[in-house]
Amino acid sequence: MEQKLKDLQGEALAKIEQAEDLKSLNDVRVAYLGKKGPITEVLRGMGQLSAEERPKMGALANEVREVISKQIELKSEALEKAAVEKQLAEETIDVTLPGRPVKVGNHHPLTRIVEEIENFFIGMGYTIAEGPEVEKDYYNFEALNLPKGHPARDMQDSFYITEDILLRTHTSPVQARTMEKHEGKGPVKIICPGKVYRRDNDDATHSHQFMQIEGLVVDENITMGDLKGTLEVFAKKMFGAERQIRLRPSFFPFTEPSVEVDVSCFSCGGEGCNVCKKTGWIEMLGAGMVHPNVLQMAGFDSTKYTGFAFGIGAERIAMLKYGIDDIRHLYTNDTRFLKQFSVHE
Ligand code: 2NL
Repeated sequence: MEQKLKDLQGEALAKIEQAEDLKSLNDVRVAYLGKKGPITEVLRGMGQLSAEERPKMGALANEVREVISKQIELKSEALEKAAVEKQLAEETIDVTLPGRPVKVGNHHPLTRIVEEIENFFIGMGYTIAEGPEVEKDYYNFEALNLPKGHPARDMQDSFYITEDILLRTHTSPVQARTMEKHEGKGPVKIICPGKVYRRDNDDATHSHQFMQIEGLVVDENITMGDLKGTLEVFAKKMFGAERQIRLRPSFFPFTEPSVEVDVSCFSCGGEGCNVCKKTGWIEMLGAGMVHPNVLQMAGFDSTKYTGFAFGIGAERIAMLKYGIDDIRHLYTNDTRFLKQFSVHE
């Protein structure tokens, strides 16, 4: 019996040594130490032993059990450690490899101009006003001193939806609505940026949809001097501190008097070059003193209140400032064009 136990121990230890993973090690444990295993069987046969041999064999059997058990434990630890090490080796990452570049976008050049203009006027105490792009004929034309039948509101030039509803042709209706809300009480000091629509054939300098930024100041004692001073500071902010402006007489139905505002050429400083077509001046925007009819229709007493207004074509400013030769570049989203305005790298 003693020999049998020793053989079992030898056999078990050899199998433990050979076990390559935790599963086969567990199989060895079940086979040798389990209830139906050979050691249990040996112990069952102890009844036939003499009284003095029985405790000796009992002790030996327990010792064999413990040796096998201890060996399984050691092997189990070794296998677990090996498994962790293998996983670590497989999952190592090389932190010195260069990362994958992340593509970063930019603000569109037109967006940049609009925000630059907005921020300038916000700094001057204006607030931003917005309104619908699908507008009533009343706010788009009537309230701006363009009664029905006025030549400047030719059906051919606007996108009508019904007889009374159209896509706004300028952002002035937002200003008319804002004035109305003031119920005849000044001051009104707003800028209105937004998309406007005109039935035009697209070419290098015209688009049927474009971005307009209009400004309006209504209060007591507002003069043409306020208009000129404001737009002079604006021209210097957009095109350089050395710039001058000049006003030329013009006509808009909603202003009287009306002016075109030119800025001295930022390319030649006024000497005359290709950018300013040898004149030294570049047309920047249209403006004027708010027509008394417009003030009256919006509920303001035109004997007490005056105002100035101006309209800026954002694309025109972007094209001048960035040297863009075709307005359509601003809408086709060709990344080769847009990348030139990247502020990254
Ligand atoms: C241009 C000219 C202009 C205005 C817009 C305006 C608005 C109200 C009253 C009076 Cl509510 N005027 N807007 C005035 C003068 C010129 O735009 O050439 N824009 C691209």
